[in-house]
Amino acid sequence: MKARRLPLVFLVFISFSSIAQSDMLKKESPAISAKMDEQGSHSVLDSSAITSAMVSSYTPGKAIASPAADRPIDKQATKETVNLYRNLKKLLNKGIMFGHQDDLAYGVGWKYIRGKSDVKEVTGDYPAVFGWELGRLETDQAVNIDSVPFDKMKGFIAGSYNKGGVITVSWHLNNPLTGKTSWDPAPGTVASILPGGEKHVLYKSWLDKVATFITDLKGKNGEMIPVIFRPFHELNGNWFWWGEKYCTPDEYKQLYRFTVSYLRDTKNLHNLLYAYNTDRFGSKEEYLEKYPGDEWTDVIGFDIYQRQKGEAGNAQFVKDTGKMLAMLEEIATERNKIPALTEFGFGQVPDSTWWTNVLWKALEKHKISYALAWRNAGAKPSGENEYYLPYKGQVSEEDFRRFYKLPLTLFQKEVTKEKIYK
Ligand code: BMA
Repeated sequence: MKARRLPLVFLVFISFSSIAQSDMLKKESPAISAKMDEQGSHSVLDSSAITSAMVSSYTPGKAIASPAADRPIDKQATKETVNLYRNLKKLLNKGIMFGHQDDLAYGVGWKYIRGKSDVKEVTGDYPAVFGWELGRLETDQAVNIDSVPFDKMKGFIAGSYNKGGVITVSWHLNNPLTGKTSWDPAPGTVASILPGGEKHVLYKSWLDKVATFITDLKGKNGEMIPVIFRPFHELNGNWFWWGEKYCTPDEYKQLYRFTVSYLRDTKNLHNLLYAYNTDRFGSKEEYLEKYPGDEWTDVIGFDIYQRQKGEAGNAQFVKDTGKMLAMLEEIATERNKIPALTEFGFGQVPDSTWWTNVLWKALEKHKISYALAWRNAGAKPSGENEYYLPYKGQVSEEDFRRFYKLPLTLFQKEVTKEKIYK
């Protein structure tokens, strides 16, 4: 296994110059660049003379230190972003960071109470990872798809960063072709926003707004706050317009690569790590079907929700999640990426020992960076009561405290000590 992995790491290093060349080419000649993509010439294995010379001089079994192995895909990533990347890897040996979407904004039965968090109410500590959502930023709304004001969100993000927490951002962006929501899978939408498509200019204007938001995220010394950006998630499901049936693998890859390249190379944002994120999957091949390539992602993950209650549902969740985590870990090791459970939950947590008896059983054998629980929305206008974490008095509250105390679950206090941006 080890001997087979070494050449890959090595190739990532020696392909730096060719990636830089292809990035330059992309700016100067999009047509030639598109052709190169089609032929796979932007991939790690390029055929330049220098690459083949270095490949042929490689001696199997000889360890080669690779600076590329320890860096984000963005060669100009800021110091804090590189430090975050390295510490996410380092912490894989220490435990799994616990994350929560919208943790500081609201919980079950409350909204915008300074310092409040359902996780804090139950455990006395905040999560280590904070998820936020950008949907509706693209249409110039003051509040996001879940009514969180963007200006408040910026304050929450800065506050968590200053305490040493990890920030990740998702984006349920509207359908740029129809003007409806993310859940409007009109055929041809992805194609319409790629270079040359009728909505490409509109899509770029949306990315400009994302870039403006990201640029506003600054730490105490004016440094840009590193963010794990997680666009076009659950790509193998059929509910979003970028979903499985609604674009080809090539279109998805082009969309992902264009998005990274635009934010990084055109907008010059160097504080982002990029997460590639499927829904449930059955094999490594399925997971990688639309994978944009090792030079386009830093974090790899998947989302999973338990739907079935009772013993059978629990057993199935442990089995399925464990299998997927094992495959994810293998892929992460082979490709030198950071594995994470990018979203999870069991709606209303109806099982009093779900945390230690079900979720932890699925996670405990795996080295993943973090697991992000979805949002404690509480009663929604639709009448649905949506939450995935206990609050005071909820049936799994006691067990969540046991989960918190496990040596391998990491929350804010522990992560603050690690000084992950330094
Ligand atoms: C879904 C639900 C929705 C929400 C959306 C985007 O899973 O929580 O209520 O609008 O995520 O955050």
